[in-house]
Amino acid sequence: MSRDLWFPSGMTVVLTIVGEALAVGMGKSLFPIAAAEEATIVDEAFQTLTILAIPVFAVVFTFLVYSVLRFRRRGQALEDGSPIHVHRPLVGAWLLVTTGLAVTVMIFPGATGLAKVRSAANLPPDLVVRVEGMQWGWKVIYPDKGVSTSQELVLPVGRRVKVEVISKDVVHSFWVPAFRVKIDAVPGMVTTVSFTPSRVGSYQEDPGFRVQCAELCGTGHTVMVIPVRVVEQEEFERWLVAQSQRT
Ligand SMILES: [Cu+2]
Repeated sequence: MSRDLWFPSGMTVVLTIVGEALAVGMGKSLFPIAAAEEATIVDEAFQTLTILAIPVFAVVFTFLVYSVLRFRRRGQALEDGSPIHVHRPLVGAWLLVTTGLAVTVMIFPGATGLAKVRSAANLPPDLVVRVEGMQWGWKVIYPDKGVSTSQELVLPVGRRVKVEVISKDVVHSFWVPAFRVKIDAVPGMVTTVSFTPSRVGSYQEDPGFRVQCAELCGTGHTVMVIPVRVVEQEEFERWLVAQSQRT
């Protein structure tokens, strides 16, 4: 085997080992706080994809950098290079492996993960919340309780929530990083997303607890944020009563 093949091949192996050790070693510490059952599914998919992507990245990166450095022009006259002959078995293997990987991840964790994330949508929700997006803020309505607020989104822990999202003007996107849920707010239609908050928490504890617009919607897009607060059921009930007395 020529030096031009074994050296980058060796580097690929070394980089892959280092990358995988870092990815597995750091594990979930790289992720933002996970506060919904759906968040775990998304994080696991992300981890699987990272582990699979590391060797692909390593081989492309090392062979590219090696070729750039090793075969660079060193002051010779510029002329046509010698013809390149395709190494058919190598190209065939590359296509087979990368296509196989791409199709595999589309099925797992792609389709299987999506089915798991969406499984909550097929069950009756414990609570329905309406969220209206507008330039540049959010209005949260609890239709069954006669309560609405633009200050925060308060949810009970461990209950299946269905959020119905609408927009008053342009396209926005309802996104709560701690829940790993995101759905577009489209004028003229109702979009929905279902999830189950799995831990108590607030924006003061972790900035992942916030409703953030995730679709560029004008100059105030970045400040289109309201805090999210996940509380125990009893506290949620108390909050609803207090809110309904205020309005
Ligand atoms: Cu927006």
